[in-house]
Amino acid sequence: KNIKILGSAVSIGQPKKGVEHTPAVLKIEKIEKLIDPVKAEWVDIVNQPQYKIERLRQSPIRNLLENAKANKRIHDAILKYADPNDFFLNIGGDHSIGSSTVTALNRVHNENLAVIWIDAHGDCNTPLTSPSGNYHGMPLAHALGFFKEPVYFDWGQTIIPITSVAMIGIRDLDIEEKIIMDKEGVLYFTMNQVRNIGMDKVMGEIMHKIDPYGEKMIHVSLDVDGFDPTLFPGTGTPVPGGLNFNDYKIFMKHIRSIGERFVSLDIVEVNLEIERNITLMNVKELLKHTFH
Ligand code: DIR
Ligand code: MN
Ligand code: MN
Ligand code: MN
Repeated sequence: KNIKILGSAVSIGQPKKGVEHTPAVLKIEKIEKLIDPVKAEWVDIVNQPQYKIERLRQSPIRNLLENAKANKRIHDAILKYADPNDFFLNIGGDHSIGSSTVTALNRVHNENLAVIWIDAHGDCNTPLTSPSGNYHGMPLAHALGFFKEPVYFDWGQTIIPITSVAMIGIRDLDIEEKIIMDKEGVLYFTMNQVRNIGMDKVMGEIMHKIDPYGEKMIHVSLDVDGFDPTLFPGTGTPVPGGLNFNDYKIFMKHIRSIGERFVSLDIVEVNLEIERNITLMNVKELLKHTFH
């Protein structure tokens, strides 16, 4: 498979600057050589509208119009560059890009995409429940169709069915966000569950639930704050007690067993202006374990 890499230089989904520079840094670092010297290539870097962060809550989503525009650009870029026979790698950027990456890739794969969302957080706030107003805490809710009227923004997205989504690494849910997730029936495994039953069993259950007939295309949306902050200190909202590389190796063993049906990956919330050395080293480690 050819591996296409799209950068999304987006930080407006949350208030900390720096995360938008990650695609350019990883391009300079030539991660494509590490992934596959022959088959991996950068296709583009999508820029966000002028950076700003609204101080006052002018709408229930901070930077509403800018987030809408950024997600439309990402969605359109994926439809332009992605071929269903390629592997598609999205480099963020904050996790606000997750709503357009998963909905665009769902379209690329004939609405047959299942999603594994690795995160310390639920990313299932709606504009009405979000305590922060930061859209990076909402992209999964948006992709799952939890946003009710009004339609805050629309980039021609598809809705991901709830039965096609599972989450791993959860350890920081907002109160109302948790109520929505439980009411709607989002399948999630907390860090406590990962420690109690082990990643092997977690992944066994997940694959059985989201892909019972072994025919879905699988997308992984990986917020690096799902990992322990000792491994990825360069991230905007670290939470102690996360995944380690042993967990990730077991995770990847299951993912690799589905072969060509592992079609795409987001790597988001890498902020090298918060911490560079350890975080950059472990981004490369992560890529090694994913592609080799
Ligand atoms: C929080 C933080 N739940 C929010 N979310 C983060 O702002 O909605 N997601 N950091 O990655
Ligand atoms: Mn996230
Ligand atoms: Mn997170
Ligand atoms: Mn390995």
